Amino acid sequence: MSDMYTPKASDRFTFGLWTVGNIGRDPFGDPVRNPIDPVYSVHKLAELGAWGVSLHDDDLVPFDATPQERDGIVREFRKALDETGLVVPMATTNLFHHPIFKDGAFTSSDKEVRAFALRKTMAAIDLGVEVGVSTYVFWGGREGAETDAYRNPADAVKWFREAINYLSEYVLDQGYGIRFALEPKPNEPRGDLYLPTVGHALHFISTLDHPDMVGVNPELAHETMAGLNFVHAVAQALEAGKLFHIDLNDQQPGRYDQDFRFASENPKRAFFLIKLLEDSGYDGPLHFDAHPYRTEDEEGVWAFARGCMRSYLVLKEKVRRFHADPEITALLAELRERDNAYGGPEASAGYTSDGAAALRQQTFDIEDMAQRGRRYEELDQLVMELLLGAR
Ligand code: GCO
Ligand code: MN
Ligand code: MN
Repeated sequence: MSDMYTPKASDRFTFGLWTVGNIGRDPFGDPVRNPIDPVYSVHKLAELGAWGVSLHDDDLVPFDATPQERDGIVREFRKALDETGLVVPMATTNLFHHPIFKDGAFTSSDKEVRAFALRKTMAAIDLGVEVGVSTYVFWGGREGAETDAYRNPADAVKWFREAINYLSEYVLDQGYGIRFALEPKPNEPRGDLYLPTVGHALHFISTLDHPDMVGVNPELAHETMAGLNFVHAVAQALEAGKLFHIDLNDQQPGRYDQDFRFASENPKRAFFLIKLLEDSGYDGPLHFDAHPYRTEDEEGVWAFARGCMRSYLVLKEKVRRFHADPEITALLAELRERDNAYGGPEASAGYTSDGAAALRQQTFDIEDMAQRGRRYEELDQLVMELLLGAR
């Protein structure tokens, strides 16, 4: 089937090797699918119209591989990239799977574990650069705690900063020219994670030695788990010039980390997200970090991947129609005209003492202002009918 929603490389869709490669293990049950060879995933994803793949070091090179094994695996993988034209815009480090990371990696209370995490990340950055990445992600998988009885959480933040500063210097020293993106998450697998939300991460970045090198990789599921509005988080990151990457999936608030197919739970929020991304001119990867349902076999995995991309394109078309819809644009124009009718002193002019004096003298028609309806019911219903296919 090929239609206007069939993805193409120019749509910039990417998938983590660990997403389509997810074998469906959960805390209550064994794997339901066989591992998929990364080389095979590259070919399949290219066939489906994806632009790229991303990876953890261990997704490609097993934790205990010898240097010879590593080089052979990387050679085969690069060959698959060359054959398909797929790119690897992002890589990251697995600092959560191995038992040594049970109390964290960069924030582990154990100094030796912190040093090992740093060395593993340096090697993983080398690997990422070898396959062409431009963004390197830090998701603090085990950077958190179940109890605060021992470690001072402020020390954890300090150690996290030391690690990112150290690795920034490493990248500069090697002349790698890549950027870092921090991925916040409120909890899971730890009881609580440090840097739990986009807001926490944005402030943390401002405390780093090289803040310009570091941005965020917000994930829809993670802000939603925290009960927050993902669209607002992404907007704040964009406004700060810090949206370096994005993880798309779906999630119900108040549940475990579901990582569902993009837009499958809350298509309306996904619509507003795509509207924000497209209207802002975000031109980075559109990265799916989701898992196929555990009920699926391999065919279901590719249906899942196709579904993520198609839903993005369907909703992107709805965004185009939103901007082209005469009733919607007329309503927006009316609202904007009225909202901008005021010509008196205001904050955007900047503070001057004369301006402040003028503002004190300004007459406001309080009654009229209080009575103006916003017409958001009307506007939101137009959006709903657009999404539901009634316009
Ligand atoms: C999760 C996280 C991870 C990270 C990935 C890249 O849901 O557990 O989102 O999938 O994105 O490990 O660092
Ligand atoms: Mn997730
Ligand atoms: Mn993620």
